[in-house]
Amino acid sequence: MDVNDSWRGWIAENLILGGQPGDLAGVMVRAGVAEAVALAEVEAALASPYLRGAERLRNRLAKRDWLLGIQARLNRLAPSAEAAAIPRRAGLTGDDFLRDYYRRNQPVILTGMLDGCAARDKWSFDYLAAQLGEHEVEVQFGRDADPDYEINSAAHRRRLRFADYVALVRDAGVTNDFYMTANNDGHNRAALRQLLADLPPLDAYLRPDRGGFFWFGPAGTITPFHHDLTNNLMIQVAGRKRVRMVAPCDTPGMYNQRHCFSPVDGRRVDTERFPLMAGVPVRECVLAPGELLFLPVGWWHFVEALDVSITVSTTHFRWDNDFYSDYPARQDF
Ligand SMILES: O=C(O)CCC(=O)C(=O)O
Repeated sequence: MDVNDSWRGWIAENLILGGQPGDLAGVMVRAGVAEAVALAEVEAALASPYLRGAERLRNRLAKRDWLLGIQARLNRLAPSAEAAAIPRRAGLTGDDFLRDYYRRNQPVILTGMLDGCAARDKWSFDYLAAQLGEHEVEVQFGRDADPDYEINSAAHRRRLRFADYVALVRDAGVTNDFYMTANNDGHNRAALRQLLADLPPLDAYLRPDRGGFFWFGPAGTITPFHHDLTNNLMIQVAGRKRVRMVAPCDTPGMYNQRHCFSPVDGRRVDTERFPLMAGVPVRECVLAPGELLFLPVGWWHFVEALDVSITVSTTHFRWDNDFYSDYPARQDF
């Protein structure tokens, strides 16, 4: 087998990551490269001034990881109950929310904010079908057949009458095969906008032009670990959701190599496959109907519906929330 530029890129990346030259050559030999050729390529890479440039970048990254790691280690000094929980606060004013959670990039569950609102009282299968049944909506389908259904979300979009989707959810039992998510918002926004009027303004926290993404599906839907690019408020209208969260400073444990996604399975964290996850505090809650979860920007989260569930999420906070504009354009890490 010839050594092409793809191999050369692999050699460079693995030398930068600290791989041993002999081990790298061994992998190449097992893939069919002649031993003398493999050794010569690894030697050439080691001698290359291009590698010196990449090493400086590695050193800079190591320094940033060290700084992040300080926060991660200090977090581990918290008592274990605190490290695992997400606090619940009732009647939090906008100023208190800003000071204690938004500015500090800390999650919190806000309780009592949906009491008596029309959405909580009215959003049943029959009501939704009667209000909007004839609208065509978009939903993610065929998720069971694709382990990367979230990364490949564009390929899973399908359209149907909202009344048909409501019936599908009602009869589904427990499944992750279909789910109306924020990935369908581009199509669904206009059709579902009128439902937003059934929610209170939540103007202590949100701007008047609140907007909202609809997440509507059966029990059993799973949104795999990822982080958002903005602060986000999950408004849980119906059903319960289990949410697991990992702080941004523990990102090395999430093995994030693509955009905002992680291969770590939130249902059961496999520390043999992902050893850097060992000891990482995973905060957990079961979000009940009527509760609001503040998901701070950059926090990894995994979400599993325990019941038929309707969530509206919104990013229209009263305070700076444009972290998206300077997000890295290149997203393979
Ligand atoms: O509710 C869900 O399934 C996922 C919500 C979520 O991940 C988000 O709003 O960013």
